Amino acid sequence: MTTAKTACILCSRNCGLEIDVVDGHLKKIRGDAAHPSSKGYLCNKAARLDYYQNHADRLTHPLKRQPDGSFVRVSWDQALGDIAQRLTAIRDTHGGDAFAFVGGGGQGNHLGGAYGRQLLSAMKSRFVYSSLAQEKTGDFWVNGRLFGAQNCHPMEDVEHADYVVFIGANPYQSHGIVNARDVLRDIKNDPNRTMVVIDPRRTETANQADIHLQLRPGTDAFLLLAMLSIIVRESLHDQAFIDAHCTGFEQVKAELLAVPVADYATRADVPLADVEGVARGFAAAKRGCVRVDLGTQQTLHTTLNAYLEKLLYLVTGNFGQSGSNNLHTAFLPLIGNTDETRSKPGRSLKLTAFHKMMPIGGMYPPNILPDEILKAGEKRIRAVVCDSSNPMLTYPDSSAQEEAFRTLDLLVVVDIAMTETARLAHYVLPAASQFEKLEATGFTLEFPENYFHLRHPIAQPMGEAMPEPEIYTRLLETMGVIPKKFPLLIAMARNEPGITGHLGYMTALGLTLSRKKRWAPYGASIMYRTLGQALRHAAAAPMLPIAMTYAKEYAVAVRRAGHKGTSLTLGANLFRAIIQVESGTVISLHQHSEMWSLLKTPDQRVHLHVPEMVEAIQVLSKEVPAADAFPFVLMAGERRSYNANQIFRDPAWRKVDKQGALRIHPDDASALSLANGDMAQCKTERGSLEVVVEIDDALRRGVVTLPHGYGVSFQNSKPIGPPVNRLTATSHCEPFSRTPFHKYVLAAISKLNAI
Ligand SMILES: Nc1nc2c(c(=O)[nH]1)N[C@H]1C(S)=C(S)[C@@H](COP(=O)(O)OP(=O)(O)OC[C@H]3O[C@@H](n4cnc5c(=O)[nH]c(N)nc54)[C@H](O)[C@@H]3O)O[C@H]1N2
Ligand SMILES: Nc1nc2c(c(=O)[nH]1)N[C@H]1C(S)=C(S)[C@@H](COP(=O)(O)OP(=O)(O)OC[C@H]3O[C@@H](n4cnc5c(=O)[nH]c(N)nc54)[C@H](O)[C@@H]3O)O[C@H]1N2
Ligand code: SF4
Ligand SMILES: [Mo]
Repeated sequence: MTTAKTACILCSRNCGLEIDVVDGHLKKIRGDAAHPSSKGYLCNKAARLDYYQNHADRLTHPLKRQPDGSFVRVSWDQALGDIAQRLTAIRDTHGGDAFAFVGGGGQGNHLGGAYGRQLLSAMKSRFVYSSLAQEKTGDFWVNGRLFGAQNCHPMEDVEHADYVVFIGANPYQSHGIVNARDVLRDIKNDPNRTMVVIDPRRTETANQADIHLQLRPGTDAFLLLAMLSIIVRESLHDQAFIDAHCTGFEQVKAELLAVPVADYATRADVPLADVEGVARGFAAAKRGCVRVDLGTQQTLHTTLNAYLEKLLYLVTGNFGQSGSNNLHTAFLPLIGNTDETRSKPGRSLKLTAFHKMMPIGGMYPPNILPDEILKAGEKRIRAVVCDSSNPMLTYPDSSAQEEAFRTLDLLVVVDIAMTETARLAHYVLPAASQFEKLEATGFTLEFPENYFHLRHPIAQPMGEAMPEPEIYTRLLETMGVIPKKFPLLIAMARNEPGITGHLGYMTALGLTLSRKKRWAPYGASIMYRTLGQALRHAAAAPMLPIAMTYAKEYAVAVRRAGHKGTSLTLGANLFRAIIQVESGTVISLHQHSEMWSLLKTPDQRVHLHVPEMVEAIQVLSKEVPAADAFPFVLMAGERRSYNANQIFRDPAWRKVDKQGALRIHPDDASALSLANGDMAQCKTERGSLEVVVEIDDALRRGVVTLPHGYGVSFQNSKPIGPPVNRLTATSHCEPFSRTPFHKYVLAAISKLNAI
């Protein structure tokens, strides 16, 4: 038995773990008290991680699909040789845009993405499709306008706030904030702190709240506008803050004053007095913050919701201080900035062939992928490499995705398990699991103290599985885009003692890449093959320049966090700390007053007036609620105690809710003669599923929910629990960001007679 440090990979929090490993099994799983953020915290799901690490669907060898749909084992050389040849032929015949990279990192594996994305350069493509673009790109776009760059991303300091508003977020189940259950309990137990939950369901979080506004689904924009209007009408906004830090308030104020407050409260079906109470309470708070998630992002008015939610904390001055919303630094650049108003002259953003969509934050949305494969004629996407994602279950409209993926000339899936998507692939490549390789926590979105966790392997890769850095580096070498040997760089890396901070190596690398510009996009793999040889963990090599850049940009905060060195050595010292400390390293400690320097607007002010959003507010005032034949609103994809995206395949990991029940209000159930445990049909415009019923008085009438993360076929079984995206449509999305309205799917429910 060994005891090793790592992190939970089931949600973006990546809580630090200490695990007893016995024969490759994750036996005893404890929170790691030394982890800089979670400090020993865990939720119920982490204890089940051995079901991720060891199960019968794990991939152990590269596989090639046969014409009859079965798979045969092939060697790595055979697989990579054929993939390289086919990718190159597709690029040379049809151009780079025939290729898309899909996925590239899940809840805890963000190191492989840096290597995988190099394929885009090799293929001369810019198409990255990502699950983040089915939730957060509307939000990123608004950040671009307000804060100057789409990767200026605000976090929420719930831990220190005295007035917290959760809108469409259920942190008790989904986390997303520091040590959620402890922090929620602390707020609940403190009479001086207030928690408000805005959610159509009385969630586990709402049960801890002081105030629950149980609004009608899809009406957040109306509710938020009513609150903002009350704030400006009653002059509760923070004029001193706005004068000091913002521009454009007067235009926004005029728009807010025109809002019919009482009408909008009625539209949201929330008593006006409650709307007023929260608006006044939040505006009066000393330390207020707002936390949103999919309940505002995957429902009607996605992008407008993001704008209004941010206005709420901005006009009340709840920004840039402890307990408020704050911008944060990012060690790994997971989000890009593809703001159409700032793209450099002569280098316009790459629009997709069929929908003519621009990227947001560097990503394209899953909703348009089937059309871009099927309907773009000669310009269609013909080859896909899919990594760390299972689009057949998680992208909108499983049937449409499947139809499209089946027509691809080449589909390669890189995963640790045989997934629904892998079953359609020409080649399936086995990745080492997140406990079998060096990995990194990329979602470290914290301020004023931020950290980075480079996790060391704690088990051996299964069979011939390989870490993604090795897979992609070999593929690039086989495609001939980088040579296999770099003798000078290897010599520099080996000869140079760590003391010099690899400065000689970095200089040699810089010279090499400036002389051979065509190698520049492959810095990650080149460093992996060269500097990597001198490190205990080769895949960490590209963290060196990242650490150097971070230390240069935030030198004061990096030093404040305890790292030492001159302007030449600070970055290398930070890098060394990161690769040595197995529990994670505090990389920077800011002061709140320094947050303003993270803004990317030229005047370092928040630009409150976003013309497109003001127009959206005007359009909203004319919106008529749709009357539909389907009487229910289905929230397709709820977070519960026993779902964790598609990270587990073995259904035995679940202690309860094994069938992923449809939750329905008791009155709706009795109107349909449904009792707990009955079978029902849930039918939408796009498909229908047979589901088990669970009566839940926490719901509003007319609203039903199904969980996210079910519908997996384990060992080729029938899907276990509802594959919810059989019910969703790619066209049912926000026209601007193409974010799906998964939380607002019209549905009909009927009883199925027992056979
Ligand atoms: N247990 C568990 N935790 C997870 C995950 C998981 O699969 N399981 N997945 C992780 C991932 S990838 C993500 S993105 C996060 C998502 O985390 P959350 O967004 O917190 O989770 P959801 O349950 O999808 O949706 C949040 C809430 O939105 C509410 N809602 C629905 N419609 C509306 C609406 O119109 N208005 C408002 N205001 N609220 C609405 C729902 O009732 C629900 O309570 O969770 C992460 N954590
Ligand atoms: N209807 C509906 N659909 C939804 C949602 C919803 O609420 N409703 N939520 C959406 C959201 S917010 C998200 S984030 C997506 C999530 O959906 P996806 O983007 O598909 O991500 P995961 O479900 O996390 O997929 C994880 C895959 O990565 C594999 N994997 C795990 N570790 C590794 C590794 O180390 N290397 C490699 N190569 N693979 C690995 C797992 O085996 C699994 O197949 O689903 C979205 N889909
Ligand atoms: S699921 Fe999320 S909150 Fe729970 S232990 Fe894992 S990382 Fe932490
Ligand atoms: Mo997500």
